[in-house]
Amino acid sequence: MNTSNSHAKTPGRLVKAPENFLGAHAVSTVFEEAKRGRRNFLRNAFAAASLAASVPALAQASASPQTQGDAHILNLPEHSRGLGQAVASDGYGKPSKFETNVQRRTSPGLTQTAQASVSFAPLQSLFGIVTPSGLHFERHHQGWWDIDPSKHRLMINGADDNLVKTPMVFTMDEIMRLPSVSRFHFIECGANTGMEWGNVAVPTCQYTHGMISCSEFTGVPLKLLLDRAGVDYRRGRYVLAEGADGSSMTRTVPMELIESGEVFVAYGQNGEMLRPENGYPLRLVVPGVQGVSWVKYLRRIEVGDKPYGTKDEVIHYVDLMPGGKHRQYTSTQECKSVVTTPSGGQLLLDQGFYNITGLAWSGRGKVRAVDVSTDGGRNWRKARLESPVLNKCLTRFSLDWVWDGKPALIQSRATDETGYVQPSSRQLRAVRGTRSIYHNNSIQTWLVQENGEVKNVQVA
Ligand SMILES: Nc1nc2c(c(=O)[nH]1)N[C@H]1C(S)=C(S)[C@@H](COP(=O)(O)O)O[C@H]1N2
Ligand SMILES: [Mo]
Repeated sequence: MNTSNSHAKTPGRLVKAPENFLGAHAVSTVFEEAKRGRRNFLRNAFAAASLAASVPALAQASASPQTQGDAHILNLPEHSRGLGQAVASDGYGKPSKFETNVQRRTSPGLTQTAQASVSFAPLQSLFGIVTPSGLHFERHHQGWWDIDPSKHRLMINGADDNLVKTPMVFTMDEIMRLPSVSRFHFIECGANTGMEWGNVAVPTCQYTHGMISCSEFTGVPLKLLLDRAGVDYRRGRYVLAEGADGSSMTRTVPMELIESGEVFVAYGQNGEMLRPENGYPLRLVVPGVQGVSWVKYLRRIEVGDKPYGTKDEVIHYVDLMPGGKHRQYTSTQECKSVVTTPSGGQLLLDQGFYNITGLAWSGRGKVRAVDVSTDGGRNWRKARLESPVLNKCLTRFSLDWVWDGKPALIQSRATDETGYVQPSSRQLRAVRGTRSIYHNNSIQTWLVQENGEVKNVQVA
C-alpha cells in the first residue's frame, strides 16, 4: 500500500486543515480517539481484530472466502458449544462491550464547564436516521438537571390579560392524558459545523457535524394547549418559551409555526421518556428550527403580540456579516448534508468497493436529492435516498464506490423539496464572510489519502 502523504498530487486546490486549532496535543488526542472509534468498514463482517498478525490486511479486506487457516471459521467457537447468559438482570440493556468506542465526545478545544458544555454525537458510527438516545448530542447553557416529573409544571399565560383567556398550569400527568403525536425530526444546534467557517478544520465528522441528532419525539401539539387556554390568535402572533434550568433559556417562536401544528411539547424520545440531558420531563420540539429554540425543561409559554428579543436571540446565535452588520433572528436550519463514511479520522484498509454513506436534512421540508462527488466537486453522481424520507428529518443516502487507491475528495450536496441547493463553502463565504460562528450549511470535503487515511480538508 502506498503511504505517500503528498497533497500536491491531489486534484483541486487544497487548504490543509491547520492543526494548531486545538493545539498539537489535543489534535493527536482527537485523532487517536477517532481511530479507536473508527468504523473501519470491514470490522465486524470480515476483519477480526484479534486475528493473528500473520494474516495480512489484504486478505482480511477481501470479501471472498478466506477459509484457509482462518481459525474463526474452522473452529467451533465457545459460544456455539456452551450455555449463554440468562436474561440481562439489570433491567435496562446496554451496547456490546465491543462497542465502547461509540461515545459522545467533548471537544478539547471548547471550554467545558458545568455551566456551559457541549458533547458531540458519533455520526461516523451510526446507521439509518435515528440517534440512539444515549448518543444524542448535548448542549447545556447552564448544566443539566434530572427534574422530578411530579413537581414539574407547564404554565401558559399571556403578556397581557386579553391575549390568553384562561391562563393554565399543566402537570405532567395532565399533559400525558392528552392526544399525542409521534414524529421523527432532526435537531441541529445553530453552532454545528461552526469551526469550518474560517478554514479551521476539526478532524472528524463527530466534531464537524455532531451537533445534530434525530429522534422519534412524542408529545402534545402546542396548538392544542393554547386552544384550551383560549388564545387570541389575532393579536397573539408570538410565544415566548422558557426553560426551568438556570440558563433561563428563552426563545420567541412565531405563532405560524404553532398554528401549522408542527410544534409540540415532547415528553417522549425514541419510545421512552426524554433523557434528563435532553430536557426531561418536557421539551419544546420546533421542527426545522435551530436547536436553541427547542427549549428543554419547558416550564412556561407566554403568548405575546411582538417578538421578545431575548438574550438568546439578540446576542447569541447571531452572525457577524462581512460589512460588520449582524444577521439576527435566523431560525430555519438550511439544507445540508455530510458524508459520514468515509469521513475524517477513518481509514480505508484497501482499494476496492466501499459504500459511501451519509446524512442529509433540511429545515424547510423533505430532502429531494443528494449528489456525491469523489473528485472535489468536478463530477457528481446521484446518491440513493434510503427510505423513509421524512419532513424536517435526517435522510440517509448511499452511493456505490470503487476506490482506486488514489487520493479522492469526497463531498455531498443536498437539495431540498423547495429546490434550495446546499452551497459550497466558497459560495457561502461570498455571502456571509468568515466571521460567523453559526449557521454553516456548506458542503463538507473529506480527503482520502493514498495510505487510506481520511482527513478534513477545505477545497478553495
Ligand atoms: N432549558 C434549556 N433549553 C435548551 C438549552 C439549554 O441550555 N437550556 N440549550 C439549547 C441549545 S443551544 C440546543 S442546541 C439544544 C440542545 O438540545 P440537546 O442537549 O437535547 O441536544 O437545546 C436547547 N434548549
Ligand atoms: Mo445550540
